[in-house]
Amino acid sequence: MDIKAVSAQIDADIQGLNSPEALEQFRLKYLGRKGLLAELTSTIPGLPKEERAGFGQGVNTLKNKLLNLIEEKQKIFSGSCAGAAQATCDIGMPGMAQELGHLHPITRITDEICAIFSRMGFSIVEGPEIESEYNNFTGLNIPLEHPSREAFDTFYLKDYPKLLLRSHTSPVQVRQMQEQKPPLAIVVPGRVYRPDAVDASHSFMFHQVEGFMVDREIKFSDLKGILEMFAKAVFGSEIKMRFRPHFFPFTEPSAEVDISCIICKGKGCSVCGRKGWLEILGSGMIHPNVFKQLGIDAKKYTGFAFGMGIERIAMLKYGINDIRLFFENDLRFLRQF
Ligand code: 2U9
Repeated sequence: MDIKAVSAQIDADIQGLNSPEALEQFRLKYLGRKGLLAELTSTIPGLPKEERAGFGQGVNTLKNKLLNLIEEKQKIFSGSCAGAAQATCDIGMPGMAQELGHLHPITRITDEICAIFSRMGFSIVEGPEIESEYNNFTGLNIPLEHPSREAFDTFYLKDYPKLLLRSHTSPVQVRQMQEQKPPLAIVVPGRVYRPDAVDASHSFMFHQVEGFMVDREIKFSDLKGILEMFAKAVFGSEIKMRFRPHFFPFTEPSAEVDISCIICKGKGCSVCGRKGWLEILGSGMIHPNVFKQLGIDAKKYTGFAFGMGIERIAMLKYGINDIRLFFENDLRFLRQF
């Protein structure tokens, strides 16, 4: 028997080989102690000297070919390669559908809010969640010991230098005002933290979008116009708006903004607590003390700022009655968006 004939026989035998038992028989036939390769090797001493090396190489090539073929078949039988499908799967079975994910409702509404302001010329800027005491409080006209700190209280990480989790996204605005000169029109989305007990309307972590505009002669009427465009884009052009006087340490005058109830259209229902109005955000003209702190000439420049909780906007828009639903990862809830 010569090398060529054995090689041809290997090709023929491997074709119909369809079980691990048959593969073992195949291995013994060629690679066993009394197999065909051993038989070929035993003929080498009887060959003319000049043919021995070439013949030996030929036997080695056959051995490598056999080892590769056996390994391939073993993989197929153990189901560990793509080719296994041919041997082990019924190709008539229906395919396995790949489940597609989608954006979280908070991400979607954040993108939607940012896109509305972007169309009105605002830039979108993000910043760190770990902040200095100055950026979260002092730079925003919320001095140490002032009672208004309580409303923006947070979690502290380190005493000296004081590091904390930001309780609003305003520190990003502080950074921007320090880095850039007016005119500025910026919107800042992001996560914020407050030590609130968790219930249907409070969470120790939630999301905000805040924004501000600073230039010469920015007026309260500019704020009203921008916020009306925003509210109508989110809640529909038929809604009405009202501004209620309020106090924020970083704006003066300040106002909370309500829209007419999207359920009862202002008549009064259980969603709006029979008031006919729903609070959606806070706003005001940037306090001159904030400008002074940040080195902006308050005689030359004026500006407005606003802030909203994204969960609140999403809850009103989609009729969700519990903030915890956003964070529990329950697919029955998330799949609805
Ligand atoms: C700078 C100057 C002024 C940001 C503002 C609000 C009004 C506001 C809250 C509403 C509900 C956030 O989610 S909430 O708790 N925010 O009402 N935020 S004006 O004013 C700034 C920010 C930065 C330098």
